[in-house]
Amino acid sequence: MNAPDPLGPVENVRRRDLLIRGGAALAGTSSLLRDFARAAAIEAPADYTIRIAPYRLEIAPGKFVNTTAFNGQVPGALIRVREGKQVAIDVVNETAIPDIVHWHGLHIPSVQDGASEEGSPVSAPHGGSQRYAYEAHPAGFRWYHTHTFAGHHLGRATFSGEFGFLMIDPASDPARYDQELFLALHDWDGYIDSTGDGYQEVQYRHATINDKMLGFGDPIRVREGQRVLLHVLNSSATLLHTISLPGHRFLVTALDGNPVPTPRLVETLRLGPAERVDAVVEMSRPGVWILGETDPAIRKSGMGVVVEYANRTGKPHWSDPAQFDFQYELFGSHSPSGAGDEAETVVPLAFQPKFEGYGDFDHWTINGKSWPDTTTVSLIQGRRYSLVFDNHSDDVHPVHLHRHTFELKSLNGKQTSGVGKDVVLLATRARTEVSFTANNPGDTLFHCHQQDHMDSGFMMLFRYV
Ligand SMILES: [Cu+2]
Repeated sequence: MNAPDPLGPVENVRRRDLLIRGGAALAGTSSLLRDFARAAAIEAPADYTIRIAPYRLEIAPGKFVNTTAFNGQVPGALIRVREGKQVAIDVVNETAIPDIVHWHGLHIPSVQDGASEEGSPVSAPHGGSQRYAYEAHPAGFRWYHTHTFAGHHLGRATFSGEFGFLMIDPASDPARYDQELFLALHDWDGYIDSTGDGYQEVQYRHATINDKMLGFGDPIRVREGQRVLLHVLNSSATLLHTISLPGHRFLVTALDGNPVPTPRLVETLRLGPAERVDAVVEMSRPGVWILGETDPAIRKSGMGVVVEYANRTGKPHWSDPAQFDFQYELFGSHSPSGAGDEAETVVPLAFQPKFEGYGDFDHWTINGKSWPDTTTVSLIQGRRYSLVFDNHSDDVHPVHLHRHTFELKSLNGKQTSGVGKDVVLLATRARTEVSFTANNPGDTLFHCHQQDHMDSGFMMLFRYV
């Protein structure tokens, strides 16, 4: 799966694209574009080639989802690189609409980041390709996914199968586990459900962990005494998910791929769209269990996987967790962060819906304005910024800052420190504060990762001056 692609016809397409792009750069457009073209002109084979194409995914025997996927598999190939290594990835778009792939959680240049709002090039339909070439960092559990617009096409953008795991391994990995598993929580076949008061919500017909509904596909096979490291990603376009494994607890070691100051045992893992959790489970209760969504309707629609101990058979067992105990601040440092001593520039950001009338999604505003009219915030390199999020709505919002890692500071009045993330779930009607150092010059996108919110104005840019 990790072998370089021979790149026969693809290489030709790429060169043709490059000529077109090179022409545009010569016509006196941005120097970023010119740099990108130069980087892409290196004639070495790519380390990975990702082909985006329509795909009929069988989520249970005889049950298919018509979607698009990377290289005819869901999730896409696991991309695994050592921190600091230079990686080249060709993305070939074989669909009928423009597409772009974002490398979520990496600190890379804007032009390589895979967000057109930051100036990254889009792959044209019917064979257009882009080479992404960058140094892989920071270490940790990252992911890659399409970064396009869906609107009312609830099979496009993050509603699709266009996502995959991207693991950047640290220079030294102590590997204190016996088995390592990558699990993506995904919802399929979205449709719009109108609530009684005229608001519109996205619902789903099916759900999976990786590519299969609960009860289909292979179980996770374990042995008593094993320590299993789970890398869990919520790749859903819009839904928050909480999972549990009856009889077991999760030792949370990292959030969004970043090690937490205080690893703690919890009964449930809660993830907003785009969030990741690394957790170790000690397999100490032999039996056949369901690792699944705690919401019975979502579990029945498929979000679960069977965990089977060696020499154990029978019907998989589910029981509800005794408590929903996952809170970010559990994993924070107990001593105040040194970073708080620096002078920070405060950026207040208030989020509010704007009812657009019956039969449409809400529009979302940041400080009263919707993308593309939102205010661009200026950053000075090296300075530390405190983002103060005020959620004036009854929705939770998984807000994402590209190209940077921020530290959680305050969650609805509770102080914390030391937890580094790139997505934070904003509780309803609450204030959340994070801080980050402006250490990666280039245009930086900030948006809600809930696809319908992002598509309806919940997006803005930070720009280094
Ligand atoms: Cu949102």
